[in-house]
Amino acid sequence: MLDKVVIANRGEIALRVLRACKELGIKTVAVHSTADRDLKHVLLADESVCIGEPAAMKSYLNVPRIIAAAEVTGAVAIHPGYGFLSENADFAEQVEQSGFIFIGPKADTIRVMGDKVEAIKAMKKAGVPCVPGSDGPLGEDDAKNIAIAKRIGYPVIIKASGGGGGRGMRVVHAEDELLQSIQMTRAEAGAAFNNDMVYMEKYLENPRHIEVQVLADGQGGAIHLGERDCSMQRRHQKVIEEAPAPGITEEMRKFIGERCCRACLEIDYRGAGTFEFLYENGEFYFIEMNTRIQVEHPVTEMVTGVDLIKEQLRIAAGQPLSFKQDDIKLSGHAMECRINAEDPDTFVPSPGTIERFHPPGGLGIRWDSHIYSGYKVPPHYDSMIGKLITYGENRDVAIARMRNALGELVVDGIKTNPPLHQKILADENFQHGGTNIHYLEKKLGMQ
Ligand code: MV4
Repeated sequence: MLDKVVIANRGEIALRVLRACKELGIKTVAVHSTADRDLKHVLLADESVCIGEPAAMKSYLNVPRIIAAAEVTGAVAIHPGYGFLSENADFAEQVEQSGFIFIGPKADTIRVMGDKVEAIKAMKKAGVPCVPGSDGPLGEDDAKNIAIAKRIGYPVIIKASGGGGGRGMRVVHAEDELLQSIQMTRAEAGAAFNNDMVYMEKYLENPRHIEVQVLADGQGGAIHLGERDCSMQRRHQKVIEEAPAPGITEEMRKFIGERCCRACLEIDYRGAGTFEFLYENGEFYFIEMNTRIQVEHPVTEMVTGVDLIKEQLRIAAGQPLSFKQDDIKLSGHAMECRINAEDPDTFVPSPGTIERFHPPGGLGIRWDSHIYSGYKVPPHYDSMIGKLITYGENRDVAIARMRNALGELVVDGIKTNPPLHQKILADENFQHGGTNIHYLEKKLGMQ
């Protein structure tokens, strides 16, 4: 097993990684900014190193400082968590070139998946169903681009190859807006991502967002752990996630899961990964692959019993997967509410001191969070302060437990979003299951 790991992140995911390391007998090094000296995982880690000022650019994105922390503490590996440097191919490369293990895929894999045109090309080749589209970058030939859109059929969407996660896209409803939309998306992409490559897809009007979790050991083992439904979102920020996705049959799960596994072998994938799909009228369409552990990984853990972070650590240590596909049996239903320090009506962040805190508890309740009474939520980072996860033998039980648990949760001193969650959980369409990606914004009155 790995001897000592640097946790290059903060907040709940840093604590989650620390817990997995401790279970496996791995020593831990917390690296943190000057604003994060009192984080729970910093206090629990074997060692800690301050790597810079609060601004992420000066600390959690400061590559030389993080690698120096690994050097001075004698660590062997670096876990990047999610966000920050987790999908930065240059960071993964520098970590490996400095003689450390990057807990994730190879740098080249991250680079390919970060280039959406390349990623789609690789997936199509591997037999993963993709959205009908330009099958490559758009050129400068206007007539050709008009012909591509005509073949696909309007509406189409223009996306930046260097984008992803909702950045750099434009929907086009008719031919008279096409060329200008391509030019504008190209210009924005060049400025934002230093890469003006754009591509075209059929625009799916009312899809759900369903993603498939995979694990691959880079030595011939690849399994899927079923899917999650992440459709309940606002402005590309997920609010509630669940597993399994309502209405997905065992046959559909096997179909899409097997294709994802085959793709993992084809691209020589290593580590935990997520295939993101749009799902509409009974069909899956690949849009992007995430090469990191995701915020919503716990709902998969709850329905499979697999500790995804421990698997990441084992794979990084060169071990083969501890599970075969036949060992993965989905059972019950799990739901996750992201608890944010923000106004539940305006979504404005609300940092400050947590004056009083009481976590919920009981059967089927999981609370993944670093907060405590007296903890000061800094203003410099993402506003998520915890994740409330519930499990039940079926979806109704998971929802009932979530409503009770949200009622028990006390976080005083700052504004938090449980009232928004309670509003969604009480919604009859949500309770029925299978609402699409536009549902929440429509319900809130087109924000
Ligand atoms: C789409 C789409 C409709 N049709 N692609 C947004 C985030 C990025 N990952 C891809 N996105 C979308 N791509 C086609 N061909 C609609 C979205 C989209 C979306 C996707 C997932 C979750 C939330 C979303 C919200 C708005 C738009």
